[in-house]
Amino acid sequence: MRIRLVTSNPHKLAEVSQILAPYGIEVERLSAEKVEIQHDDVAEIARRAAENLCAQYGDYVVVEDTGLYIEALGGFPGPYAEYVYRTIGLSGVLKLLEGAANRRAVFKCAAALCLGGRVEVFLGEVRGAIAQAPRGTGGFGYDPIFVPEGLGYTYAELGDDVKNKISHRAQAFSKLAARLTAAASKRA
Ligand code: ITT
Repeated sequence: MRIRLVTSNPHKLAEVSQILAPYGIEVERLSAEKVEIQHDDVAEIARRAAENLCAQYGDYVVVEDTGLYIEALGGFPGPYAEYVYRTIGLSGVLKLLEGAANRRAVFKCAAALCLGGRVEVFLGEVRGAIAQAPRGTGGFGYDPIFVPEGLGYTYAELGDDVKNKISHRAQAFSKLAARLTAAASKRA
Protein backbone atom coordinates (compact mmCIF):
# COMPACT_ATOMS: atom_id res chain seq x y z
CA MET A 1 0.00 0.00 0.00
CA ARG A 2 1.11 3.52 -0.65
CA ILE A 3 -0.20 6.97 0.24
CA ARG A 4 0.69 10.22 -1.46
CA LEU A 5 1.34 12.96 1.09
CA VAL A 6 0.97 16.56 0.01
CA THR A 7 3.46 18.50 2.12
CA SER A 8 6.24 21.02 1.76
CA ASN A 9 7.77 19.87 5.05
CA PRO A 10 10.46 17.15 4.72
CA HIS A 11 10.33 16.44 8.49
CA LYS A 12 6.67 15.53 8.25
CA LEU A 13 7.36 13.27 5.30
CA ALA A 14 10.10 11.46 7.25
CA GLU A 15 7.95 11.10 10.37
CA VAL A 16 4.90 9.83 8.50
CA SER A 17 7.11 7.32 6.64
CA GLN A 18 8.51 6.03 9.94
CA ILE A 19 5.06 5.87 11.56
CA LEU A 20 3.49 3.96 8.66
CA ALA A 21 6.39 1.56 7.93
CA PRO A 22 5.28 -1.05 10.51
CA TYR A 23 1.89 -1.18 8.77
CA GLY A 24 3.55 -1.89 5.41
CA ILE A 25 2.39 1.46 4.04
CA GLU A 26 4.82 3.46 1.93
CA VAL A 27 4.74 7.24 1.67
CA GLU A 28 5.44 9.19 -1.46
CA ARG A 29 5.50 12.97 -1.64
CA LEU A 30 2.97 14.48 -4.03
CA SER A 31 3.87 17.91 -5.23
CA ALA A 32 0.54 19.69 -5.57
CA GLU A 33 -0.99 23.05 -4.76
CA LYS A 34 -2.57 22.88 -1.29
CA VAL A 35 -5.37 25.35 -0.56
CA GLU A 36 -5.34 26.31 3.13
CA ILE A 37 -8.50 27.95 4.43
CA GLN A 38 -8.38 30.12 7.56
CA HIS A 39 -9.94 28.21 10.44
CA ASP A 40 -9.18 27.50 14.12
CA ASP A 41 -9.66 23.79 13.61
CA VAL A 42 -6.89 21.79 11.91
CA ALA A 43 -9.43 19.08 10.96
CA GLU A 44 -11.41 21.56 8.89
CA ILE A 45 -8.25 22.95 7.26
CA ALA A 46 -7.03 19.46 6.31
CA ARG A 47 -10.47 18.34 5.12
CA ARG A 48 -10.98 21.32 2.83
CA ALA A 49 -7.48 21.03 1.39
CA ALA A 50 -8.02 17.32 0.71
CA GLU A 51 -11.43 17.88 -0.91
CA ASN A 52 -9.77 20.10 -3.48
CA LEU A 53 -7.06 17.54 -4.18
CA CYS A 54 -9.16 14.34 -4.20
CA ALA A 55 -11.06 15.36 -7.29
CA GLN A 56 -7.81 16.05 -9.09
CA TYR A 57 -5.48 13.31 -7.83
CA GLY A 58 -7.78 10.52 -6.62
CA ASP A 59 -7.56 8.01 -3.81
CA TYR A 60 -4.71 7.64 -1.31
CA VAL A 61 -3.84 11.33 -1.37
CA VAL A 62 -3.31 12.62 2.18
CA VAL A 63 -3.12 16.15 3.55
CA GLU A 64 -1.96 16.75 7.10
CA ASP A 65 -2.36 19.87 9.18
CA THR A 66 -0.89 20.42 12.63
CA GLY A 67 -1.43 23.16 15.20
CA LEU A 68 0.03 23.99 18.60
CA TYR A 69 -2.54 25.51 20.97
CA ILE A 70 -1.11 27.29 24.03
CA GLU A 71 -3.70 27.76 26.77
CA ALA A 72 -2.32 30.96 28.34
CA LEU A 73 -2.26 32.58 24.89
CA GLY A 74 -5.89 31.76 24.11
CA GLY A 75 -4.89 28.92 21.78
CA PHE A 76 -2.25 30.90 19.88
CA PRO A 77 -0.49 30.02 17.58
CA GLY A 78 -2.94 27.18 16.78
CA PRO A 79 -3.08 26.59 13.03
CA TYR A 80 -0.72 29.53 12.46
CA ALA A 81 2.17 27.57 13.97
CA GLU A 82 4.21 27.66 10.77
CA TYR A 83 3.99 31.45 10.38
CA VAL A 84 4.77 32.05 14.06
CA TYR A 85 7.74 29.67 13.97
CA ARG A 86 9.09 31.46 10.91
CA THR A 87 8.57 34.96 12.32
CA ILE A 88 9.03 35.18 16.10
CA GLY A 89 10.44 31.65 16.49
CA LEU A 90 10.80 29.63 19.67
CA SER A 91 12.38 32.53 21.54
CA GLY A 92 9.43 34.76 20.68
CA VAL A 93 6.94 32.18 21.93
CA LEU A 94 8.93 31.74 25.15
CA LYS A 95 8.96 35.52 25.62
CA LEU A 96 5.17 35.65 25.30
CA LEU A 97 4.99 33.10 28.11
CA GLU A 98 7.46 34.85 30.43
CA GLY A 99 6.08 34.73 33.98
CA ALA A 100 3.09 32.61 32.97
CA ALA A 101 2.21 30.01 35.60
CA ASN A 102 0.02 28.11 33.16
CA ARG A 103 2.23 26.64 30.41
CA ARG A 104 -0.25 24.01 29.24
CA ALA A 105 -0.44 23.37 25.50
CA VAL A 106 -1.80 20.81 23.10
CA PHE A 107 -0.52 19.59 19.75
CA LYS A 108 -3.32 18.65 17.34
CA CYS A 109 -2.82 16.80 14.09
CA ALA A 110 -5.42 16.08 11.41
CA ALA A 111 -4.71 13.70 8.55
CA ALA A 112 -7.25 13.87 5.71
CA LEU A 113 -7.36 10.86 3.39
CA CYS A 114 -9.04 10.56 0.00
CA LEU A 115 -10.70 7.14 -0.15
CA GLY A 116 -13.48 5.95 -2.42
CA GLY A 117 -13.86 9.48 -3.73
CA ARG A 118 -14.56 10.85 -0.25
CA VAL A 119 -12.46 12.53 2.43
CA GLU A 120 -11.97 10.91 5.84
CA VAL A 121 -10.19 12.79 8.64
CA PHE A 122 -8.16 11.14 11.43
CA LEU A 123 -7.16 13.07 14.54
CA GLY A 124 -4.31 12.89 17.00
CA GLU A 125 -3.81 15.03 20.07
CA VAL A 126 -1.11 15.23 22.73
CA ARG A 127 -1.46 17.39 25.83
CA GLY A 128 1.64 18.80 27.43
CA ALA A 129 3.42 21.97 28.47
CA ILE A 130 5.81 24.55 27.06
CA ALA A 131 9.29 24.22 28.59
CA GLN A 132 11.07 27.22 30.16
CA ALA A 133 13.81 26.98 27.50
CA PRO A 134 14.56 24.85 24.40
CA ARG A 135 15.97 21.40 25.19
CA GLY A 136 17.14 18.55 22.95
CA THR A 137 18.31 18.16 19.39
CA GLY A 138 15.79 15.79 17.77
CA GLY A 139 12.71 16.52 15.71
CA PHE A 140 11.81 19.90 14.22
CA GLY A 141 9.72 23.02 14.78
CA TYR A 142 8.43 23.31 18.34
CA ASP A 143 9.86 19.95 19.45
CA PRO A 144 12.57 21.54 21.69
CA ILE A 145 9.93 23.36 23.77
CA PHE A 146 7.04 20.85 23.89
CA VAL A 147 6.94 18.47 26.87
CA PRO A 148 4.27 15.77 26.51
CA GLU A 149 2.26 15.24 29.68
CA GLY A 150 3.80 12.86 32.19
CA LEU A 151 7.13 12.47 30.40
CA GLY A 152 9.31 15.34 31.68
CA TYR A 153 11.31 15.51 28.44
CA THR A 154 10.71 17.57 25.33
CA TYR A 155 9.88 15.81 22.04
CA ALA A 156 13.37 16.89 20.89
CA GLU A 157 14.96 15.17 23.91
CA LEU A 158 12.87 12.04 23.48
CA GLY A 159 14.09 11.65 19.89
CA ASP A 160 12.41 10.36 16.73
CA ASP A 161 11.87 6.75 17.81
CA VAL A 162 9.91 7.70 20.92
CA LYS A 163 8.20 10.73 19.38
CA ASN A 164 6.95 8.71 16.42
CA LYS A 165 5.31 6.20 18.75
CA ILE A 166 3.45 8.68 20.95
CA SER A 167 3.06 11.94 19.04
CA HIS A 168 -0.04 13.74 17.77
CA ARG A 169 1.07 12.68 14.26
CA ALA A 170 1.62 9.05 15.32
CA GLN A 171 -1.92 8.91 16.73
CA ALA A 172 -3.57 10.40 13.66
CA PHE A 173 -1.63 8.25 11.18
CA SER A 174 -2.09 5.03 13.19
CA LYS A 175 -5.83 5.56 12.83
CA LEU A 176 -5.40 6.25 9.12
CA ALA A 177 -3.31 3.06 8.79
CA ALA A 178 -6.01 1.01 10.50
CA ARG A 179 -8.60 2.40 8.10
CA LEU A 180 -6.46 1.63 5.05
CA THR A 181 -5.73 -1.89 6.29
CA ALA A 182 -9.44 -2.52 6.86
CA ALA A 183 -10.28 -1.18 3.39
CA ALA A 184 -7.61 -3.40 1.80
CA SER A 185 -8.81 -6.54 3.59
CA LYS A 186 -12.38 -5.82 2.44
CA ARG A 187 -11.18 -5.68 -1.15
CA ALA A 188 -9.15 -8.92 -0.84
P1 ITT B 1 2.70 21.50 5.05
O1 ITT B 1 3.27 21.78 3.71
O2 ITT B 1 2.45 20.03 5.31
O3 ITT B 1 1.50 22.34 5.39
P2 ITT B 1 3.88 22.98 7.26
O4 ITT B 1 5.24 22.95 7.89
O5 ITT B 1 3.38 24.30 6.76
O6 ITT B 1 3.87 21.88 6.08
P3 ITT B 1 1.77 22.76 9.28
O7 ITT B 1 1.10 24.02 8.86
O8 ITT B 1 0.89 21.57 9.52
O9 ITT B 1 2.87 22.30 8.22
O10 ITT B 1 2.64 22.91 10.57
C1 ITT B 1 2.89 24.16 11.09
C2 ITT B 1 4.17 24.22 11.84
O11 ITT B 1 3.99 23.58 13.09
C3 ITT B 1 5.37 23.54 11.21
O12 ITT B 1 5.99 24.34 10.26
C4 ITT B 1 6.24 23.31 12.44
O13 ITT B 1 6.95 24.49 12.75
C5 ITT B 1 5.19 23.03 13.49
N1 ITT B 1 5.01 21.60 13.66
C6 ITT B 1 4.19 20.77 12.97
N2 ITT B 1 4.31 19.52 13.41
C7 ITT B 1 5.22 19.55 14.41
C8 ITT B 1 5.80 18.60 15.24
O14 ITT B 1 5.48 17.34 15.16
N3 ITT B 1 6.70 19.00 16.13
C9 ITT B 1 7.06 20.29 16.24
N4 ITT B 1 6.59 21.26 15.49
C10 ITT B 1 5.67 20.90 14.57
